Amino acid sequence: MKHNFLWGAAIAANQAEGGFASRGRALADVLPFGKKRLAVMKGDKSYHELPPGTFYPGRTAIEYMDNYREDIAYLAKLGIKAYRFSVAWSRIYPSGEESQPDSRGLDFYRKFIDELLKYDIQPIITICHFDMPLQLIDKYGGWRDEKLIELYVKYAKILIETFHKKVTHWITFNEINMLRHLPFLAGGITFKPTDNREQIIYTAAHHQLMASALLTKTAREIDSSIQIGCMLAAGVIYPYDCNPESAWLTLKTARENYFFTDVQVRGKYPAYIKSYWQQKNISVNLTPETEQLLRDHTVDFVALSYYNSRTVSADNNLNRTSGNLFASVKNPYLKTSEWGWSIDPLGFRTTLNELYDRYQKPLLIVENGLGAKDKIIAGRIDDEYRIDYLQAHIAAMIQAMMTDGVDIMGYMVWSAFDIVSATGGQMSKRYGLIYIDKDDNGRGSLKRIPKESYY
Ligand code: BGP
Repeated sequence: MKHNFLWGAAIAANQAEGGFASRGRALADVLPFGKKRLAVMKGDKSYHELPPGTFYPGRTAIEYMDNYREDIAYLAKLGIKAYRFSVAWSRIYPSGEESQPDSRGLDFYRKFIDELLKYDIQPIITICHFDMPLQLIDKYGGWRDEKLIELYVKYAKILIETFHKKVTHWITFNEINMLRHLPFLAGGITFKPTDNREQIIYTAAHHQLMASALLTKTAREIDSSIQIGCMLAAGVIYPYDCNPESAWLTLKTARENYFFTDVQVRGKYPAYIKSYWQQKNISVNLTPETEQLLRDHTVDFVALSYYNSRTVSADNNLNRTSGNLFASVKNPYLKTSEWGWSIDPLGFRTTLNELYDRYQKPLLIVENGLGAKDKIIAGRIDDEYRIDYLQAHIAAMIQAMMTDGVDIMGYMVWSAFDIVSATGGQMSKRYGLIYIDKDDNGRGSLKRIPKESYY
């Protein structure tokens, strides 16, 4: 194990901060709790159609802003060396379009970063984690508009200028491949009935990839020692059977996700995607200049989240479940979580090997954990299922490093604290090492209780 291995924990502003009154309206503020959430996240339903009285859990989340000193003290006692968090874009530029940043937002993150550094915890920043000012959604239709590139770079640039001396590692977009699966959550995109969906998704993807490259360029001009990472929602995909059709489908499904990081790591659109666009009549604004930008500004490391593996089959009659929203055939060899996500530590080792074979870049695991319904009994939370999950996954990671030679920079558990679930909007799908007293309806004292997994 490297002496500077980054053992850490992770969190995201949109699911934790709340602090609704002190920032501009943002994407998380219009994600409802309940049955309609998925349709909004997929871009099938406009948030404008939601009835009055709808509950939006992201507006208050766990009111993390007010408690950060106490919360960071918990992290320090945990002994972690790194903490991955995201910045709320609308705290820096409330509408996304102001000419000057909001100094209150920058001050908050300055204090937050200083508090981490006080305990020798290295901050790792995700610039955009399922987040953007609401005005950019309403006015531009989110990332479908090229204008977002300029606005994102303006926002990210001010963060890097302000914090580069204290923060060395930056991730441009959380789980960039989620744009394909949840276009509103990852790109602020809601579809109109006449839209050519694939065209819009690839246009938006191109804009995010361009923004990521441009920011990488800008960041290195500010400070050449900065390390920039892409991030993938990862997870090996198995063919359900040895039917060559299933194996072919496995490869094609993997490429739907890898296409994003293929561009960010290798610096060019892969041949398979260009020929897919041609067959489907999809046009993306590729010019010699944009291709050069992508080529010249590739990332330094590959960050990833891993929760589960997936299984695909050419047989359409098999039942599908959705693990982390990727449709999957049920794998008979694996147990699942209460939410039907497969539990597959060896799949984690395979994933790490696959990514390292593909990219030969250092990997940074920035999310891994188990969502479960925790119970408080006599003041304690005995989450031995989470301990088992984490132990098995950490063991698999160590095998990938020590036995297989995969270069891994660090491991961050998702998450440090219970927060609002991204896909479900519940508090009851708990991932934290530290329990937060709040329920699905937004009630609770917000008291923090370390779980057995914390100890
Ligand atoms: C990842 C996201 C996180 C997080 C996690 C767990 O996709 O980057 O934001 O929430 O998954 O997912 P969920 O909260 O939906 O269970």
